[in-house]
Amino acid sequence: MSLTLVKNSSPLEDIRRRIADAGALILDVDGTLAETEEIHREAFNEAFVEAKLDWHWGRRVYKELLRVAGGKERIRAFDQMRRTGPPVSDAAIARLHRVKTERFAALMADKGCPLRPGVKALLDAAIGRGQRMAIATTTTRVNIDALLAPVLGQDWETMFAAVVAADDVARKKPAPDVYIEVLSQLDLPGASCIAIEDSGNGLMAATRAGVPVLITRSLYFHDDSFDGALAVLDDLSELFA
Ligand code: XBP
Ligand code: MG
Repeated sequence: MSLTLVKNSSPLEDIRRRIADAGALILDVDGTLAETEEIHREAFNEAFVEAKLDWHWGRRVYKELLRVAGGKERIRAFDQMRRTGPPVSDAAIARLHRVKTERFAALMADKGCPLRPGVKALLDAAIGRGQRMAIATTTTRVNIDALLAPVLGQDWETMFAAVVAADDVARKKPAPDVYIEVLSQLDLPGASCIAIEDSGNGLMAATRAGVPVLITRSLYFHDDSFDGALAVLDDLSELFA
C-alpha cells in the first residue's frame, strides 16, 4: 500500500485524512500506546532472580530478543542462545512467565507508565468522530489492563470494539493472526482500516492482513526497516501539531 497524495496536501495532511476516514483504527500496545518495554524487561529480570537463575537481560540483549514476539518465546530463545546446561522445560518457562506477568502488573501499579505523546489525542479524536477502535497485540491480555486501567480508567475496554491479544490466536506477530481476528470481529476489510504500530514485526503482521500501517517510532525499534508503511512518525503528536 503506498501513500496516495491529494493535490496540494502534505503527506501528513493525507495521513490525517486517511485516519479520519478509516473504518477503524487498530492499535498495537507495547511501544505504540506506551513505552512499556523497559518495564517488561525489568519484570523478566525480577522473575529470573525469583527463580534463582543467574540470567540478566540488559538493554542490548533485550533489543535482540525483542525480535522474538511473546514473553515465553523470548525466554526460550534466550535459553537456546546460551547453549550451556540442559534446556529449560516448557513447564519452567510457563512458571517463569507467570511470575514475570505478576511482576509486570506490580511494577505498573507501583510506577505507572504514561501513554506516549499524541495517543490520548488520537483516542479522543476517534471517539469524537464516532470511529471504532481496536487493539491487536502480542502481549498477554492482563498486561493491557495493567497499562490502560490507570491511564484510561477501569472501563477502558468499552472504548474498543475488539481487543485481541496473544492468548487469543495461534501465532504471534509477524504472523497476521491478531489482525485477521480483529478484522473478523469488526467485520471490516483490512484496506478500510489503519494500523498503528512501532515495530517491523508489527508492520509485517498488519500488512499480511491487508491493513495499511502508520509507524510511530519507539525506543527499541527506532532503527527497524519500515518499508511499505504509509508513513513513519517520531510520535503521534505530529498528527496534532
Ligand atoms: C510486544 C511483545 C510482548 C511483550 C511482552 O507486543 O512482543 O511479548 O514484549 O509481553 P506488542 P508478554 O508490541 O504486539 O504489543 O511477556 O506478555 O509476551
Ligand atoms: Mg509494539
